[in-house]
Parts: sequence; structure tokens; C-alpha cells
Amino acid sequence: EARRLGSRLGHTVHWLPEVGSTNDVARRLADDGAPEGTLVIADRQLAGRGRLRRAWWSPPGGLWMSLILRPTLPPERLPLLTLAAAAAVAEALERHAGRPVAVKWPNDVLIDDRKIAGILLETVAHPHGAEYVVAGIGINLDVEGEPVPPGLEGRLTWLAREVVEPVTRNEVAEAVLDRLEVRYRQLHDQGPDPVLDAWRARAAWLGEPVRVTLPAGEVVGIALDVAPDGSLVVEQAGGRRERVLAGDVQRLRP
Ligand code: BT5
Repeated sequence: EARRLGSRLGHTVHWLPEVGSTNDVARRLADDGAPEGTLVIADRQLAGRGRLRRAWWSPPGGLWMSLILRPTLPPERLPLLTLAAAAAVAEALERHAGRPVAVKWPNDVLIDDRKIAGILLETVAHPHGAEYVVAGIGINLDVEGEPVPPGLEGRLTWLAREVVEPVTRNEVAEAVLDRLEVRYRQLHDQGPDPVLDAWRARAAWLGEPVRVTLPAGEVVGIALDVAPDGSLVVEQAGGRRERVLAGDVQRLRP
């Protein structure tokens, strides 16, 4: 079932009761030529995924969606799409949550240090850049009655737990698409700065000691800033600065 919503991103929505991963459905649609802004939403995912083949718990009652983008950005700017999406989700949730919403490098959205949303960008390459990007966004809206998987208890939160007034899935989806549209256009028209500023304004753990686990090895130091290519700048003991493009950040508590 495809229907039309007002905003340009999300002009066409494929709404499915149950899928493996909305990112896979969106990739098939993109491979078949679906235009930018095509959106896939599922009521639940049986094989939702995060980065590095990690599982993403996607019970009914969440917002599990994937958006097809066909950016015309230089390849080195593509990682900024993750930061743009995280900032957009945080901005959308701030409209409803009674507390500050934070972003954590590279792809997490947190309330009170608990993860409420995650973003998974998948780029299908082309010799001259990105052929298309699928932006997968998962937001916990209400998990009442669903047993939280072991290991996630106390580490995640959901919107129904944080809101002042109840909010529907459609309203959240519309708000995310609105903000994403703004941030996505900005990246194309104004370069990285507005998106980086929006991201920095909500950044968790900048200025704090962190350990970044990399695909190979780790970097320990102060998380200083995000760079215009979307990497995290970490100052190691002795002042040496390292830029990391992919990894998992943990806060080091004294
Ligand atoms: C992410 O990965 O945070 C990206 C999540 C993207 C999910 C969306 S849903 C729509 C689209 N379709 C998909 O199949 N995926 C996208 P990462 O940074 O690797 O974090 C994964 C980790 O988050 C897991 O290892 C768990 O520790 C934790 N986690 C899993 N499910 C969670 C949930 N529902 N809420 C909070 N944390 C969760």
C-alpha cells in the first residue's frame, strides 16, 4: 500500500505490517528506480539491524522506517548524513519530550543517557559517488507489554515514557521528515556548518574522556568535536589529535 503525505521527503509511503528490515525493502525499491523521498514504514521488524550486523529490537509500537535519498554530495560528505539524521530525530523528539534529547556520535539519540533512537545509513556506491542512500531510522515509541531483551534493560528508553502529552506514530514520523528535509537541504545548499552546529548543540560527551572502539584497536582521550567530514576528533594524552570515522564511543567515568 503506497499513499501520499504532505512533505517532500516521504511523498510516497510503503506501509507494511511486518518485514525483515525496512532498509532491505527500501534498497529493493531503490534498485528498481524508486525516487528520492520514498519511505518504507513497518509495524514491526523481524530482523531489524544496527551497524556491524548488530540486532535492532523492533517490536510493534515503534517507528521503524527507511527513506531513500539520492544525494548529490561529494563522497567525503556522506558520513554527515548520519549526523544530519540524528540531529533531525533529536529535534523532532524535542517537540514532544519533556527533557533534553541528546545525540551521541555517530548515530545514537539519547534521553538521560538511554538510547531512544538509532540510525543506520547504507550507501550503495556508484563510480562517481553515491548511487543512493537508505537512511534507516528506528525510534522507540512505546514498548509497554513487550519484554525488553536481556542486556537492553535500563539502557533504552521510549517516547511514551518521556512525553508530556501522548503523541502518535504519524505525528512523530511527520516531525522527523520535516526536520530531516531541512537538514538534508542545508547539507546540499550551505555545506556542513549548520548541520554540525545543530548536532553540536545536542552532543553528549563532548569534552569528556571516552574510549572509542574501532574496527581495529581503540582510541582513548577527550572527545573534542566533530569535524566537517563527520569524524570524531579525540585528543589523546600528550595532545595528539586523532580523527575517527567509524567506531563505538563509551564514556570513561572517573
Ligand atoms: C543503530 O545501530 O543504532 C542503528 C539502528 C537502526 C534501526 C533502524 S529501524 C529501521 C531501519 N531498518 C533496520 O533494519 N534498521 C534501521 P548500532 O549503533 O549498531 O546500535 C545497535 C545496538 O543498540 C544494539 O547492539 C543494542 O545494544 C542496542 N539496541 C538494539 N535495539 C534497540 C532499541 N530498540 N532501542 C535502543 N537500543 C537498542
